[in-house]
Amino acid sequence: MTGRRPEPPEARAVQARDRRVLARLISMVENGDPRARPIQKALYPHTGHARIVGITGPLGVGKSSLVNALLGVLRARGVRVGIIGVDPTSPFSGGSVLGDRIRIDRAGGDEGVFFRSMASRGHTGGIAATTREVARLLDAFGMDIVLVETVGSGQVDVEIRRIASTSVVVLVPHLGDGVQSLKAGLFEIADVFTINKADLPGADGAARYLSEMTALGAGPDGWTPPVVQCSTVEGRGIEDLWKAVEAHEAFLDSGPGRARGEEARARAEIVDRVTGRIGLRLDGLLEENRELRELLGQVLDRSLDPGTASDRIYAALRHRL
Ligand SMILES: Nc1nc2c(ncn2[C@@H]2O[C@H](COP(=O)(O)OP(=O)(O)OP(=O)(O)O)[C@@H](O)[C@H]2O)c(=O)[nH]1
Ligand SMILES: [Mg+2]
Repeated sequence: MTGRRPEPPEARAVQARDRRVLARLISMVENGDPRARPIQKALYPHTGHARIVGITGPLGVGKSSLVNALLGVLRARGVRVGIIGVDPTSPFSGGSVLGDRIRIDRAGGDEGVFFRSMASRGHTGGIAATTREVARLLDAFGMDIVLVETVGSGQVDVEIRRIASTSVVVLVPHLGDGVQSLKAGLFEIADVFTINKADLPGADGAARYLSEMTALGAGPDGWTPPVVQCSTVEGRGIEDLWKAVEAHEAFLDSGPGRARGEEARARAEIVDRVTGRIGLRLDGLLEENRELRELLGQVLDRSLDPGTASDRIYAALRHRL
């Protein structure tokens, strides 16, 4: 009597690579369906094998084209690939370019590929949380690599670091006023830079400038992001890009980087989950609890500032957290 429940049949089906069950489970996770929870719980011990690689960058730089080109490189080596496209558009607006491209290449029915597009709106628990869970399901399904393409701006971009072990930032030769116009945030995100569309003029200059910038800002962990030129239309640089990703993964394995990254991501996930619930609970209390409502009222009639009100609420709740 170990007290362990038998694995839900869906968990066994995912491990047996049943694509229909996987697809249904992903939908449940996206919709916040509580029936997914016991299945996710049963699958968790069977995850941790897949490497998650983020592909991010501004709109239209060729992220989807690169994902598709990388898919070719990886499948030629027999690597099993899951792909998550976080699509800024609604799923009702006609589908995504990435989806169309992958579907075209999958016409032969490649069992070693699973593609899923997710709208970046309307997710229970936030897009980062959902992406993380979907990547985990693909991991349990037996994928070796999960490529995550994110929209090229906003919060999701930064959050890719909280999901992926390697993040590739994709840029193009002409970026308005040049690479100087880049958000500083991109330098924090990138483990690898790609100048895609290197068939267009200006790629050498952009790559040189970016290399100088990355050399200046070498991170405390000792990794300097390489800059790789690619062209998906000419099929050039794709192998080099993947080698750069592998070099970063090898760097993580050669030192404390892997363990540190995994701990940081696990901590971030737990903090996200717990603070999310505390936030909801507190919001409910501000509705129900008479004393808290009074404090809220004082903030509204300007007899108390929000900072002081929050200090008092925190002090009152602290011993219960
Ligand atoms: N010249 C040139 N064009 C390219 C290259 N790669 C992609 N493109 C073109 O750039 C456009 C955008 O490509 P996508 O792969 O959809 O770019 P994306 O970054 O995924 O776009 P969003 O997901 O909408 O942000 C398409 O018209 C591609 O044909 C390249 O290497 N060279
Ligand atoms: Mg795209």
